Amino acid sequence: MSKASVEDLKLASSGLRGQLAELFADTSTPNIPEDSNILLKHHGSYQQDDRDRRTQLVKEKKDKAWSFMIRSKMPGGRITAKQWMIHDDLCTKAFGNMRLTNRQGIQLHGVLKGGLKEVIHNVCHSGLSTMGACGDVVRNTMGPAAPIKDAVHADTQKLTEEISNRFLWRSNAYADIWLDGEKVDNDWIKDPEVNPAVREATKAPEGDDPIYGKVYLPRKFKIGVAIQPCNDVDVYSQDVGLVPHVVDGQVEGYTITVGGGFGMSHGQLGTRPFLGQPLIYVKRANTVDAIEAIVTTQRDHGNRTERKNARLKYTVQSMGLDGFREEVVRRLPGIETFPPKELHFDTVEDDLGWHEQGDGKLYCAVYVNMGRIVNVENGPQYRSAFAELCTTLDLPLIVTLNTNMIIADIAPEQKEAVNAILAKHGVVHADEAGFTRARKVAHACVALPTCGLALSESERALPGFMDHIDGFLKELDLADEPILFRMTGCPNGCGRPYNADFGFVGRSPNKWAMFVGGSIRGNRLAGLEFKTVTGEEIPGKVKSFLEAFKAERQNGEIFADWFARTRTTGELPTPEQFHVELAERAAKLAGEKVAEAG
Ligand code: SRM
Ligand code: SF4
Repeated sequence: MSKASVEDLKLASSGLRGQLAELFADTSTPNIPEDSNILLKHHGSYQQDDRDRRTQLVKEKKDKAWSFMIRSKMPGGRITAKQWMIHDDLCTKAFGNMRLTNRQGIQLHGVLKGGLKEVIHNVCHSGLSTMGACGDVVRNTMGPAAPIKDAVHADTQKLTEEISNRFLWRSNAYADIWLDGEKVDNDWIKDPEVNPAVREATKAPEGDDPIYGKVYLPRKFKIGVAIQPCNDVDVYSQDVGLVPHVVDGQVEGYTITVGGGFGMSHGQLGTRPFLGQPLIYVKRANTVDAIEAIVTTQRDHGNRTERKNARLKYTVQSMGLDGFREEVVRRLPGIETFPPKELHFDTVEDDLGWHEQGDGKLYCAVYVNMGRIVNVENGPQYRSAFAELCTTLDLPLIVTLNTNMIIADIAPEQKEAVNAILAKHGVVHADEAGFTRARKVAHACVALPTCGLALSESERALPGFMDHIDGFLKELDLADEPILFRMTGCPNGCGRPYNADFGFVGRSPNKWAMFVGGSIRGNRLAGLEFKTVTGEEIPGKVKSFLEAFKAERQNGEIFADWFARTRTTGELPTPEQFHVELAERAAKLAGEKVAEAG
């Protein structure tokens, strides 16, 4: 599918409606055409096929094993016990498990075409939604996971929800397709459980979207809010990052970073990861308007001819940070903007285990292996454990960026019951499991068998590598060191490998590119250390870095600081190389267009 045609599809879709209603009403086929799949993404679902079965099915001359992935949006990762149980119930329509995502959402995989409508309908009736979970719009907004009861955490969660609501796409197509038969006068959805913002967005009359216009954004758009010094939304990886400035215990305003993003293609210098850069500081009351000015700048200036270069990070690079700022400020008449405040972050880690919330209640952050909520054979029964917690104790849950789970609002007298339920289902705290600190934060993207873009394994491979790495860390007495390992099955970077201490990026089966030299603080990019390493080589390569760190570290410095002091990061297109390649590609594209026209 050429890039221009995605734009054409959106333009001609009548508010992202397309033929989706008709296609999902037709039970004679297991799949939908690719152009409709592109529209479907905006509704929070992707068509996929079982990659484990693909080759065999081709041999047998059979069609692919089609199914759908559904992604629920939960601003700041918040989900009530009741909403969790609705998702748990929907698992039976999927592969029987759920995947916590590293943007604090939930994915169900393996839903058949005939079941998709019921799943989306039920997610909406839980009070959450799938609207804009994928597609060329603002995605799930991330926020600080820890449920600390103070004014700053309360404000960041409120802001997360305000952003989520402001940037929902507006069209009654969503209600028509997934929630039909529920229209009452001008009120589209009767059920009070349906999120009021979704109700409002789906009520809108046909016509241009007030923020996104006719063709939505050139590409996906991601926003996250972090409270210093905890970088638990990986703020520099976001298109827009927000960090509160606190005066006398209250939020005065937010520093806004722009232009982070991680997708790239192997060997293409005109694509690369970028960290977000501080743009402006604005007072609290003006924060969402300032974000809207950034979103509309991207809408109007983003690249709509080359999707590989369409993210905000490329717009910021091509306009220059100052030029970009000028345009954003121009769109904020009457609103005062200030220079960004200095930012300081310690870590992207979750503080696992038991903690006080500050209101007399407790929360418990539980390690979930690769975010997969499943009953593991001879292992932790994650699905049963969280289901029992929700049904018996009715406690809210929070998904973290490391795809772990926080159980919140626990009364001190419930602590024993929580521990007992976790233990009963074999879900032990990471400390009890003897995990290294690195293991607790290690993350891999989904990849095979569901991801259509995966070039190698990731979620199914990283735990095995971490078994070896855990061993080395313990052997070298580095078990408590903060070292970040991340893996992805392709260079799109879903597992955020490019700012990790060690990032493994899938190339082909059992082969990864190895990046080294990011930082557990999330504020430095790694470089390409080895173009290709096999699975068999990974433990040895990691071990030699760990040994060098152990031998050379000074004054208790962490791995990231040792690396920065003693090593130069490997090859990554420099901004200069990147701009040359980008200009060449633009010239080539323009040439092709002239030739086509001729
Ligand atoms: Fe992602 C596409 C999974 C977070 C960059 N991502 C995909 C798709 C939908 C594959 C596809 O397009 O067919 C994957 C579905 C796999 C599956 O079977 O479930 C997928 N991405 C994920 C999740 C589930 C990985 C995870 O381990 O949790 C995350 C869902 C988050 C959510 O709830 O919304 C996920 N993806 C990310 C992140 C990290 C983040 O957002 O903080 C990134 C890097 C940051 C960024 O966006 O720059 C990321 N995903 C991508 C890209 C590359 C975008 C680019 O700018 O080039 C793609 C491919 C694309 O968009 O063309 C992609
Ligand atoms: Fe799929 Fe690649 Fe994202 Fe992994 S990084 S989930 S393989 S698109």
